[in-house]
Amino acid sequence: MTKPKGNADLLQPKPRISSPDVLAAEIIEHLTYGIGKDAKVATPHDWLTATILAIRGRIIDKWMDSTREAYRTNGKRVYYLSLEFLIGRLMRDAVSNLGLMDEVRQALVSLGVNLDVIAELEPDAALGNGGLGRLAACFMESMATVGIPAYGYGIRYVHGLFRQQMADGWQVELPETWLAHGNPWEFERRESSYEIGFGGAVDTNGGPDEPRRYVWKPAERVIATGYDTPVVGWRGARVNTLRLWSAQPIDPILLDAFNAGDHIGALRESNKAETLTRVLYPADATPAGQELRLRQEYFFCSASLQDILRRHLQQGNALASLPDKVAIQLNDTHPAVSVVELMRLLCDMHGLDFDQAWDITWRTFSYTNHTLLPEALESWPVPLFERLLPRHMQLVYEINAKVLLDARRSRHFSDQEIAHISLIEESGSRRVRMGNLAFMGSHSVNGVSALHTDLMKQTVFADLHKLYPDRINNKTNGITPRRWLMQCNPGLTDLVTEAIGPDFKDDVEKLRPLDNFADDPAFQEKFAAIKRANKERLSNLVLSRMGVRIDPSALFDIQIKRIHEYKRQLLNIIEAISLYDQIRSHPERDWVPRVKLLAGKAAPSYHNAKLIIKLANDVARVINNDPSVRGLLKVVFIPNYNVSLAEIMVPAADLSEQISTAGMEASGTGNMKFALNGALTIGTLDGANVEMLEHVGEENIVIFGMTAEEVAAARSDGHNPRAIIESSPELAQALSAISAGVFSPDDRDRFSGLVDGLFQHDWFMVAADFDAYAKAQRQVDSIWTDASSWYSKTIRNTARMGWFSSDRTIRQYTADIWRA
Ligand code: B1N
Repeated sequence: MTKPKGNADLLQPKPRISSPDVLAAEIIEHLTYGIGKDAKVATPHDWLTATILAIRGRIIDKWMDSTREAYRTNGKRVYYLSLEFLIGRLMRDAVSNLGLMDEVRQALVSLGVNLDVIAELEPDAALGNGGLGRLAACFMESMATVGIPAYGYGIRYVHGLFRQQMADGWQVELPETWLAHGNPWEFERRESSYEIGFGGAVDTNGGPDEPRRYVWKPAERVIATGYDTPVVGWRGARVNTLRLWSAQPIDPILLDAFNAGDHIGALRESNKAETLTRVLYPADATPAGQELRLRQEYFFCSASLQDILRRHLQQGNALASLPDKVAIQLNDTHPAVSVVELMRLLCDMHGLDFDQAWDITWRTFSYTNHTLLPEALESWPVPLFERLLPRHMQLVYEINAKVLLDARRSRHFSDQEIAHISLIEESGSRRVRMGNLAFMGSHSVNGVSALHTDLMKQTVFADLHKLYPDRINNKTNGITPRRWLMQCNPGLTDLVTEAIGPDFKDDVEKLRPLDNFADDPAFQEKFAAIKRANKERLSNLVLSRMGVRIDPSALFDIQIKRIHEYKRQLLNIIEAISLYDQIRSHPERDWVPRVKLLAGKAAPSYHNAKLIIKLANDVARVINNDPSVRGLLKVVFIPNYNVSLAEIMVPAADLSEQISTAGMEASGTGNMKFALNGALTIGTLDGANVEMLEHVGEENIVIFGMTAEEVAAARSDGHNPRAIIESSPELAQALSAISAGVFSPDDRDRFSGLVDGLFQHDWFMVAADFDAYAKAQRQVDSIWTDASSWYSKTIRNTARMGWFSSDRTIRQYTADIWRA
């Protein structure tokens, strides 16, 4: 590269000053010269864009420092490959991590603009479905905070997760257009473009005496172009890059066809290319299983690997040193085809032999598993895989042969075990197993909570674990305390600072001294006042969005997450019905006023999940309009759950519902957010709840229900849910109310599918756990009645949740897996 000649001073930008005056002047500069608007006619959106551009400038200085530093030291880089990044809004995150909140606020005040008002206009980037995508976003922020040179790679979906609307209590999906006003955070990188092929055939070259070479001649090709978003760590320590790929056609328009009058046909190729990155698959913990999804996966993996190899070689590194310079983390199996793509690039494009390439490959990759649900394990029909990726299919067979030979040689494996290890599922139609591929192609395979990691060893990966006993390890999930405490709960952050000083802002495990304030009545009162203010804010939101009045002095009981049978929103709703019955039968008792709030999206094709939403809304309508309840119970389903709504609901919770069927929730991360913000958890011994119990102490969490072992035993012994229901009068009564159409007078059979499922198999142990759950809820009531006991527990939750910071998780990945 030739260095530009010229005045060295001019080639270096002047360091930016961030006083309110300078910031205000810069916002006006951007408004005028960047957006072309006069301040007098600027819309709130224009102000938002101009403000983001001014903030972005401050980030870029640090971004370039971080990039230069990475090049200079040529140390190991971490690449986080994920089909989902559930980012949410970025402005507050960036400003707060730069430490410029007061300055930006003041700058805007001097311009007559309110920061909070424009912040609300920023679209919530929902390039993910739920926990898996949000984890990737927390990890990006923590990697920048901890100082890891890391890149996130994903897809720049034009439409993220759908917007959820309610029509008569039913979920309706509408497209989300988060890019409608442009995206001032991102930089298009035309120079980082790669060709991606699909289909076609494989030619074999080379004579009898030379090594054979395979040449893939794809039938279709598209271009992947990178869009970069800077990710700022706490106190601006480091700025990393999130690079999202967008698909473009090689020929934007076929002019010959156009000129011949075929105006639609002229754009067909172009449309087909752009379709690749148009929408996020709205399935959480279930594979989409469609051709377009495999195309998306391969598209983003190929682009990312080409980019990684280019950067590696450009630095003057040899291919053999790839595992020393590059760590690639696969976020579930969605990017698992990367393993084969790297093999292809090394063998076919760089001329390495298979064994050399394989050695480099598995030492470079590591894989995180996020679910054990059998229906969620990705696999692709062999004919589809072969048609789309013919060269990769050959390599899959070659990898498989190598690993199975290893297994056979060790003589410890039965034919059945060998069949489980194989990359090809042979029973029924033949399929490529992506979990096994990710496992074999990695030096580390981790689960996301201690329990989940144990179950991985015992269930899905039992045979691969026997073959590679050192590979599986645990990395319990975490959350970023910047977004999930400091930004979403400034009141609590200030109170904690006043009590124990600001050290916890740099190391959230230093919240621990707050324990000493747990029984202090004056502190409890302040803690309660902040919770109250957060609940008032949520009450106002519910009133303005839904026209429903809720009382901030009631116990706010919140369950927010994707709607899934295993997460058991149904258990929560049935308990609400039962409580409703009891309040009416025993009006003389001292009922604790309670508001049950729920929110979450259902996959559009998930029938039972959509029915559960309808049930929640039907039950809410009946209970909320029944004067005999005297406001002691309200049920509210808030539409369109997303990251921004979570930021308001989490700090307002008294009680956090984490009630999945034991053994089914890999970790959960919402559980951590609530507890950190001073909510009590009611939960099962599932996922990370188990470790939360260890950290907060058993007196500070309400645990109920079957263990994972008991669930497994009940399932294999064929338990009898009908007998269970008949032995529980409360449950039987609630279910018969649903069946009788109390909540659906217009369609009495609406919920018969849900109720029949409980009587017939109760796969998710809703009936089996009902009595234990109801009892635990009454225990919650009794704690609530003693306010000092309540706050003593919830304050201890805040004090003891520091370990669940994603900074800790990232440090563990760095030390044990990436060695960066
Ligand atoms: O990943 C989270 C965990 O905290 C949750 O317990 C777990 O359910 C979640 C296919 C998934 N597992 N699998 C998915 C998402 C999208 C998709 O297309 C599967 N999500 C999880 C973080 O570890």
